Parts: sequence; C-alpha cells; structure tokens
Amino acid sequence: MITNSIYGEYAEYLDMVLQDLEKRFKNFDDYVLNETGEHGFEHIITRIKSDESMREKCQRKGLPETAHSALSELKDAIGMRIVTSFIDDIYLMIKYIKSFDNCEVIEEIDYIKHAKPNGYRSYHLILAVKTDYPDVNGNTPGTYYVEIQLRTIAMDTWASLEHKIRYKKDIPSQELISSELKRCADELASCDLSMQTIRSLINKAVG
Ligand code: 0O2
Repeated sequence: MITNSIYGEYAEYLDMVLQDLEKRFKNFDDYVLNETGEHGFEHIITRIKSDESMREKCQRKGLPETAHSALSELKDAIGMRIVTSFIDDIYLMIKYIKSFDNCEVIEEIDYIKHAKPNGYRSYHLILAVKTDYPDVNGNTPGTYYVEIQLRTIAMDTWASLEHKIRYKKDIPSQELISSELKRCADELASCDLSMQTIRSLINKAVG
C-alpha cells in the first residue's frame, strides 16, 4: 500500500491499539462504579498525533521524517488523556495500568508531585503495548508506544487554558503573565488537595 503518511503502512494499526486500550479503561470504570458507586475517571480524550505535528517533532528532535522515527524513536504517536475527579483516582488508575499483562510502563514522570516551573501538573506514562500487529522494527507481534497523561479536572482546566494562551505571541508583561499563570496553577492544586480531603472525610463518615 502506498501512503504519504509518516506512519506508512503502520498507520492503520494505531487506531486499533487506541481502541483496545480505551475499551479496557471503560471496563475498569464499570468495575469501579459497581464496587464503589463512583466513577474511576471523568472522561478520556484520545488522539493520534497528526502527520504535520509528528513531522514537526521529528525536525525539532533532529530525526529523519520516517515511520521508524515516528513509531520507535518517538513514543507519543498514540496519546490518551485520562481526566479524573480526584488526585487519588490518578494513582488508582496508574496501579490498574501497571497490572496490564501485555503492557510495560517504560517511562513515567510525576508532574503532580514535581510540578513544572510554570505550574503544569499531570502524571505522564509511556506504555509499550504488545499487539498482534506487525511493527516498524519488523516484529510480529509488534510493540506500539502510547503516551498516557493523567490529570484531575482542575489540572486539565489549567493546562487547556494555558495551552490556548501560550501560543499568543508578543504578549506584553510576559513575566507578570507567567507568574499569574503559576499562581492560578498553585491555587487549583490547593483546591484539589482540599477536595480530596473533603471526599475522604465524607467516605470515612459514611463508612
Ligand atoms: P500534544 O499534541 O499534546 O501531544 P516534547 O514532546 O518533546 O515537547 P517531552 O519532554 O517529550 O516534550 O514531553 P513532556 O513535556 O513531558 O510532555 C509533552 C506533552 O505534555 C505536551 O504535548 C502537552 O500535552 C503536555 N504538556 C507538557 N508541558 C506542558 C505545559 O507546560 N502546558 C501544557 N498546557 N501542556 C503541557 P505537546 O507536545 O504539547 O503536544
């Protein structure tokens, strides 16, 4: 098959990997809901990195624009963002993800315990998923990589708004804006902690 996509003949497998994982998370949510009466997470957003963004990232990283760079050197062609209500839900999800039998967490960064200097908070994982499909290194079963970001609603709100305004160039008072953004991130983080505490108190009170 002739294709102009940077993902080449492997493009067709990316959605399948994503859908399989999404199904597992939905099953987990049903299980948690059944056990606790509460959802395991709020919602999931998925994306395959666009051809244009992946080519731009290859250029930025000094890599050739090939399927090998996109699917083996770089590991975020397939992306999932899991948004939870509370901080504890994030760590419960991570425990669940680590229990998958055909997946291995090969990288993890806790930007919640160690926020970025600008205030960004989220938990990032790179998952190596063993699949039934061929991969770009000539293996069948092949390995596909998935970047998973886990955040609370508050962290997601901040990241979405910051992402929207970050790309506006020539902003006056850049320093003031950065410090205000950081202040907002810290206030939201403090709310997350308070909401977590309130939830724990309620759960303890009702048994
Ligand atoms: P998209 O479309 O969201 O994937 P790099 O990927 O090289 O730029 P690195 O070090 O590999 O960076 O990964 P990093 O910084 O740990 O995480 C990359 C992704 O996390 C970003 O993807 C964002 O989704 C999110 N992210 C990281 N830092 C910030 C931040 O300060 N603000 C916001 N809003 N999001 C952030 P991309 O590349 O933006 O694209």
